[in-house]
Amino acid sequence: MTEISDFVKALSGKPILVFGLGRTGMSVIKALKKVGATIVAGDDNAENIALAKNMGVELLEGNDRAFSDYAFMLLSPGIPLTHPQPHDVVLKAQEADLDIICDIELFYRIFSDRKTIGVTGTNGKSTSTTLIHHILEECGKTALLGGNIGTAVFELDVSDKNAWIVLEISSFQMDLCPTFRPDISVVLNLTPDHIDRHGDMDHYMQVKERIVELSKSSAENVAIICSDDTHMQRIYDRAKGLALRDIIEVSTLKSLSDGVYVEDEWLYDASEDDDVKIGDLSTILSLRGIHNYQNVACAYTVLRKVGIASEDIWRAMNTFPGLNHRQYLVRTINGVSYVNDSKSTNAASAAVALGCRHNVYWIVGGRQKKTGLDGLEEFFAHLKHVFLIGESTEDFANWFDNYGLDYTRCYNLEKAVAEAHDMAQENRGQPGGAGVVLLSPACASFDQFKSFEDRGDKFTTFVKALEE
Ligand code: UMA
Repeated sequence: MTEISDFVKALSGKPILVFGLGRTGMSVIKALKKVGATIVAGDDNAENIALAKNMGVELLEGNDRAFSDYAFMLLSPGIPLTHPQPHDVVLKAQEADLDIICDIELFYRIFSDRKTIGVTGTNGKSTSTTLIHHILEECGKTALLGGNIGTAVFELDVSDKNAWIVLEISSFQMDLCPTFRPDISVVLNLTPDHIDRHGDMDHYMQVKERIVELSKSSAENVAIICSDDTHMQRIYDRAKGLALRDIIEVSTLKSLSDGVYVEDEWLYDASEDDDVKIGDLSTILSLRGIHNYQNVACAYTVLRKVGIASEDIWRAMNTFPGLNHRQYLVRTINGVSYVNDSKSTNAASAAVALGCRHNVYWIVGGRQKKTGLDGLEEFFAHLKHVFLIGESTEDFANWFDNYGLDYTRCYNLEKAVAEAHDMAQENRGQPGGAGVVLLSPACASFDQFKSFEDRGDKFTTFVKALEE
């Protein structure tokens, strides 16, 4: 691509140091090497170094170039920049006054004219970015999805300049982005997380807050800030005070005279002239639960700023299938829904899925966590029957016996899906709705599967094969 080539030419042969050879490092090496960049690569893992060697790049180990000779250092976000202590390579780069950036910052420097939507926050980033991407596509826009969600930004084909690039941005990445500011920035929420990597809450907040600062390139320059928690209220107040961007407040806890908010499970838009009632959030099956309302309200606001009509956004939201393996609606048969929540590997995450559903045929079990199913007693009223799988079967059977709850020992997932399906279909039409066959195992998958993704994919295959 000419932009990458022009960027590399402007370096006049100066080498780039790439440290960290996972998705971030490898995608950058592939993109820049193609157009003749000189790359020096390093990693603490010998296997990854061997891979880089096969790609024909110079290796940092044994290299006698001075750090000051590099154009910049591309650091992977998982490598400590400040806390618990800076990685050795960071200290060396800092001594040489070398710019330390991640792939998102590099992308922005190379493709500063591309239209970007950046979403950060402690929770819900993946759901929000995927939802925004889904609505853009449903409404006929070209959209790409990448960043922390799993596809590195240099793995995206950004040749279409009109495409909206929707990026999930972690705090680790934002820490390595001195100038990247998306055209439309979203900060969802902020609760203590990754403090080991950021030192304290103030630093974590400063890093996240950067995303709402003024963008150099953008026509839009919009910042959408959900002010539900005290940290976020501070960020909103500060951003509003600076008035650098078009700041839009979002809340799921209070009604707003100017902003987008949720009240009694309804979404309202008071960001323009009138206070408009947009829709009943409890009807969107894939976005059930209060924790999702921040995602919905922020995504809605983004799409309004992109210029999509409220009714089109609402229609597209209702076709959102959810994130795969996270309360993902695989299929509906005669009104019974089949939901893949394989990502639930502990009781706390199963609680989220059980809490917002009734008439549940619950498939649970696997390699259990220390606390087992403790804490889930409050959802017994939501259950119709329990189907036990995996090595936790006997322990969980004993646990349910203590409460006199009905269950079936299925041991394997295929049998559990078949039995849950039969029972749910037989019982449909009973009071309380058609019901849901829910895989939310509250356990790790490694006793029977390669990963939670493998477990969820198998569930999906079994469900898709069911007869109507
Ligand atoms: N490495 C070292 N020394 C270290 C630590 C790591 O050499 O001290 C090397 C490893 O050997 C490996 C490489 O660095 O070769 C890994 O780098 P990385 O951890 O940054 O991982 P990537 O594969 O580049 O993936 C990163 C994000 N990972 C992290 O931030 C930890 C991915 O987010 C992201 O999808 C990807 O870039 C593409 O943008 C994952 C993640 O867990 C999903 N994110 C955290 C989260 O969501 O909580 C922040």
